[in-house]
Amino acid sequence: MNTKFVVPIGKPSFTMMNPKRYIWGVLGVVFGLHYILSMWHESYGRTTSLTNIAQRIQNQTFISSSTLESYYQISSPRKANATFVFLCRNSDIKGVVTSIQQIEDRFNKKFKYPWVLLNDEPFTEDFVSRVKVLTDAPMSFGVIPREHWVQPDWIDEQQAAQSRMRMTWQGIIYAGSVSYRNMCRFNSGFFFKHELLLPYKYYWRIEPDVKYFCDLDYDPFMYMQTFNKTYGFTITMPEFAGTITTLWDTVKEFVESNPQYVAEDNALGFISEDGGNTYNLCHYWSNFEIADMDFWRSEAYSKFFDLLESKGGFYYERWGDAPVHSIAASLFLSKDQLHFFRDIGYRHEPNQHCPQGEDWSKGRCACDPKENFDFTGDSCTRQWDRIFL
Ligand SMILES: Nc1nc2c(ncn2[C@@H]2O[C@H](COP(=O)(O)OP(=O)(O)OP(=O)(O)O)[C@@H](O)[C@H]2O)c(=O)[nH]1
Ligand SMILES: *[C@@H]1O[C@H](CO)[C@@H](O)[C@H](O)[C@H]1NC(C)=O
Ligand SMILES: *[C@@H]1O[C@H](CO)[C@@H](O)[C@H](O)[C@H]1NC(C)=O
Ligand SMILES: *[C@@H]1O[C@H](CO)[C@@H](O)[C@H](O)[C@H]1NC(C)=O
Ligand SMILES: [Mg+2]
Repeated sequence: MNTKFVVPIGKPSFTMMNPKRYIWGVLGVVFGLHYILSMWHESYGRTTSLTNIAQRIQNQTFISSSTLESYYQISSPRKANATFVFLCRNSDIKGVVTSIQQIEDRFNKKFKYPWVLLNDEPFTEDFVSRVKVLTDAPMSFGVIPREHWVQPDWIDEQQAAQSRMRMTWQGIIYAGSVSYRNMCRFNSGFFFKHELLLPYKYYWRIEPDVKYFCDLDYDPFMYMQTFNKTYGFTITMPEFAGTITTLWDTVKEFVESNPQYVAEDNALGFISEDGGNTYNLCHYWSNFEIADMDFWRSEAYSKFFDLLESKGGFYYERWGDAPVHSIAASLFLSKDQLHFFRDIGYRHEPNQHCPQGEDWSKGRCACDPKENFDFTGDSCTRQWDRIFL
């Protein structure tokens, strides 16, 4: 155990104080110690902020009740086994900073959940220092193992290149990009295996340049835990059909040979209009996700991903992590394990979810409630709502 946390309280000259101040002083010290000791058993580190608090207590011979209150605010402890996950490039720095700043201001300054940033190459010193200044929550910076990122050798590059060209002619977004495909495959099958994420169960995915419009005064991770939720989202929409030509055939093949993984009260109604014969392209927009990594680590999802991977569709087509995650969540989970975070105001260009009514006013949301993707014909909110009828 780290002896840094054993705090010699200093030598406050209590004799110099009047009795009232003396009592406050003692109370302060006792509460301070109690706080530190209660944090002792935290198994994952908040070394920075703990050391800080310890130092502040040590630095003061006298702790007023208001300072004490502020310690409790600083310390409002994260309770869930959870982390932010941010995949990004060094060149994304501007958008990374604005995204983290909003999450910190609107939510995490009260909760201090850790951040894990991942990159397919090492983060630069400049990047790390620009990001670290935004929070005193623990932050770690990881490099993705090559085999979790690059196009596998067994993929026929000639075939993959042809399909990239064909999809480019079809006008499909990111059709010509291999790195985009690496990203989609990594988010589908690998991020939750990264050593920096293995210690955690829940994650909240963040992307560069997103907007968080509202205050969040409760802990969505604890919400997930308390109500046994596995996958949470804010925006739904259909996928471009041309990116997943053979995905649904593969899904059907999997379900036929592994019917045991299909949940009884599943959300098939969200992703199919005809009882599973065809895919209606609806998916949760995965640039926002609050979810349970143990689901992606489960036997059902691992086998599912292995079959998808074996087809090469991440490279021969352009399978996205959004339909892959959404289909798995719709089939292998019961629908009450899914959660629509209607109260989280969120924008990833060019779409946004702006909360309504009380959620909007209580959250001090900086968005127009009339501007809400749910209300557009492109949203799959209709399919979502109908599965709960
Ligand atoms: N390290 C790294 N991160 C990447 C790479 N490509 C994409 N990302 C990250 O993966 C996430 C998704 O990529 P985006 O480019 O935002 O993809 P998108 O959200 O579908 O599309 P737009 O945001 O509209 O460009 C973001 O967090 C990116 O920073 C890459 O080659 N390397
Ligand atoms: C505590 O005091 C030391 C030495 O004076 C100083 O370096 C440090 O920044 C102070 N820490 C806090 C949290 O105030
Ligand atoms: C957090 O969750 C992960 C994944 O389920 C688990 O391995 C780890 O032991 C958990 N940590 C704590 C402190 O419960
Ligand atoms: C969540 O699951 C646990 C364990 O299965 C159960 O005891 C609890 O009642 C469930 N909570 C809710 C809100 O469904
Ligand atoms: Mg994006």
